[in-house]
Formats: sequence, structure tokens, C-alpha cells
Amino acid sequence: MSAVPPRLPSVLNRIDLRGSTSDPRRLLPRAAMDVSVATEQVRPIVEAIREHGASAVRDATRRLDGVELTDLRVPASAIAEAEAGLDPAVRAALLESIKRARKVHGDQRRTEVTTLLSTSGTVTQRWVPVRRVGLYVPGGLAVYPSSVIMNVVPAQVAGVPSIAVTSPPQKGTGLPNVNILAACALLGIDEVYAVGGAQAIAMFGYGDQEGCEPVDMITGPGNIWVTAAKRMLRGIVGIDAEAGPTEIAILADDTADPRHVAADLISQAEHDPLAASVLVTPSLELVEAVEQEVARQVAATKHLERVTEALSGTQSATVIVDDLEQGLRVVDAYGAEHLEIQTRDARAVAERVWNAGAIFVGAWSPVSLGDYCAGSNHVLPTGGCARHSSGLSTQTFLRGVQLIEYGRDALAEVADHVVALSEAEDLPAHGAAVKVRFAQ
Ligand code: HSO
Ligand code: ZN
Repeated sequence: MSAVPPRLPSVLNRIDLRGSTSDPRRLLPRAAMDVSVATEQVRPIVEAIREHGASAVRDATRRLDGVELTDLRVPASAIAEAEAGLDPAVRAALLESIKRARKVHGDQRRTEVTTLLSTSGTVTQRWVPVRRVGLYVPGGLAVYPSSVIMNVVPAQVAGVPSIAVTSPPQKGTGLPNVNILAACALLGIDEVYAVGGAQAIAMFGYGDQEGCEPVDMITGPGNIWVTAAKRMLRGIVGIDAEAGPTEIAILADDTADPRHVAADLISQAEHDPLAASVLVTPSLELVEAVEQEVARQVAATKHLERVTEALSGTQSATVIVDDLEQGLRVVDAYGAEHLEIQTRDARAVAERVWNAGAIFVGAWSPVSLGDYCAGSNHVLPTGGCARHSSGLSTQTFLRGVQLIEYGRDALAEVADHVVALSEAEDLPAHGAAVKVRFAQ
């Protein structure tokens, strides 16, 4: 008689949506992030830096990071040393990640298009890179050299001429994490600052009056204070989408391997106690098998505490649906940052998804692949923002500028229409600006 393994208590909550006709958006909980409290704490820091520049950055760094900074900018020698000391396996992995990201982001480049509207009337859509960008790379709980690649590569491919990176100073060295510096070196970035948190965002937004010129755009994920500061500076500079805790949703059927599903749910839970891991499936057998696998794999995972907190939190769950049709409605309503499709004919199912930051298709495309080495970008919209926003791409760093060039005949063709619309809007001076050109 073979021994039956004992059933382990499930870490994940179950949500049963079978037969439900209500809006699934309300039934799928999300971790709430209240930026407004952080905003009040961040405001004096941002204002001090606007007024006093680098000295206020140093004050904030002393107070908040416990680090005494002399130079805000990391010396070239420290960047070179970090690269020289890089572990060979990490170097090879970073280089492969850079190579693939450059290939994919290179293909995202837009080409200039000219539309001919009549013989002498054209509109040209030009794509112009942002002049100077500041890229924030977190360095607290999480240290992500991979995020340096995901921010820098699209900016470089877009043709941004001036790129600065900042990341919090570590206690002891007063420098950003050594692998972050090494990643900058491999990417050819030499303007790097040892500044983190809201003070880094303010420094980029206003400049530091010493050597860091203000930037035109800031991208990159960060904690709640970084997010609050970015919100405050939006408008003064361009800002990418706000990054909340990471999310993985998996739409699976009975063909999915519960070991893979469990491993992938755990992989993103490893980021943050507020990370969300959601399995959506019509297969009760899969739910049960995944629950058992999660319990088994969690016991052996390194970051046991935050993984357990993330998986057992209300933001994570297994969601049982009637069929894949309802499953698709649920994942669309959720709009996950990362969505895996582990079903029969996964490609066809993926093509029907409307809302997701990135879609990982089939059994061999786990989210961790996209985090590091797929060539795709891992800075993606969270918190349902995938319904209206994109992840970072080459496009993020390009602005569309239109060139309108009409000759006499082309203007004559639409002159009456311009006048008619200007009168309809009671703005006759608009029409007059056209009429005056044809007056004898
Ligand atoms: N999954 C994270 C990115 C990341 N994972 C960096 C590992 N390192 C948000 O997409
Ligand atoms: Zn990740």
C-alpha cells in the first residue's frame, strides 16, 4: 500500500465565482496603497531640495538613510571597480539580458510617417527622444540590477542623449549596490548618483545646483515615498506609470502543471508582503493540486515570511470560474501586471486578452523569464493600470511631434471649412486668419 501524503493547509484563499454574474472587478481584492499620507511627509523634502539643492539632498540622506554623502555623484572609479569585481555568471547573465532587451526595444522604434492630404498638403508624424531622463533604481529591501537594464535600454534605444541613474546609498560604502553600479558600467552609463527615496526624485526634478541638471522625465519603480514624490513632480517633469506591489495572475486549465503554477505564484510573492498572486481556473482539481504544491514549495522557499504574507493576504487567491470564457472576463477585469496563460492552445487564448501589462504564453514562458532575460520589459503597469497604460518601452522615451505643411492650394481646399467651424465655435478670428491669406 503506498502512503498517501498528508494534506497541507492551504496558504491561498479561495474565491468561487462559478455562476456569478456580478462585476468581477469588485470581487477581486487588491492591496490598497495610500500615497496621500506619504505625500505630506515628502512635501518638505521636495520643497527643501527645490530651494537649496544638493545640501538639502545631503540632509535628507543623512536623516533618512543614515548615510553621510560628500559627493552625490558616484565617482567613475567606483563604477569601474564594480564592473571589474562582477561575478562572471552574473556578468554573462546581464550581458545576455542587455542583448535581448536591445533587440526587442530596437524593433519598437517608430518610423516617421508622412500623410499626403492633397498635392501640397502633408502632415508628418515625427518621433523625437526626450532630451534628458532620470532613472530611479530601488535599492532598499530589493536590489534589482535587472531594473537598470529595463530602464536604460529603452531610453538608449529611443536615442535619449542624456541619461542619469540614481539608486540609494548603502550603509557602509555610501554607494549604490555594487551590482547596480556594474550594470550601469555594462550599459555605458557614467552619470550615477547615490541618492534614494523622495530626495532622488526631487533632485532629478529640480537639479541639485551643483552638477545634476534637472531632467525632463523620471522613470522607474520605487517605494511609497518615491511614488509620492513622483506624483508631486508630475507636470514639472514627465513621469511613467506609478508602480505598486507586483502582481501575477495565471489563467489555467486542467492541462497546467500544478508544480509550475505554484512556483510561478510564489516567484512574484517573493517581492513584497503586498504582492498579489492570483490563479484563475475552471479546474477544481488544479486548484486543489496547486494549493498542495504551494504549501509544499513555500515550506522550502528562502523568503518564507514575506511569501507567506503575500500569498495568504486578501490580495492573493485562487479563483474558480465556470469556464475559460468567464476566466477571460475575470482576468480582463483584474488587468494584471503579469498574466500567464497556461491552457490548451494558449496562444489563441492570449490573443483574446484585453487587459494585462504583459502576457506570458504557454508552459515555457514563466514571469521570471520576463523579469530577467526574455528581451521584454519588466517595468509594467500594476494595480489595474494595465487597463489604460503600458509598460516601459522605447515609445516611453519618444514624443510625437506633428509637422503640418500645407501650400496655397491645399489651404484653399479647406479654407471654407475652417471658416465654418470657427463661426460655429464663435471664434471668428480663427477663420479670419485663413481668409486674410486669400484677400486681394
Ligand atoms: N517582477 C518584477 C521585476 C523583477 N523581478 C526584478 C525580479 N527582479 C516586476 O515586474
Ligand atoms: Zn519579479
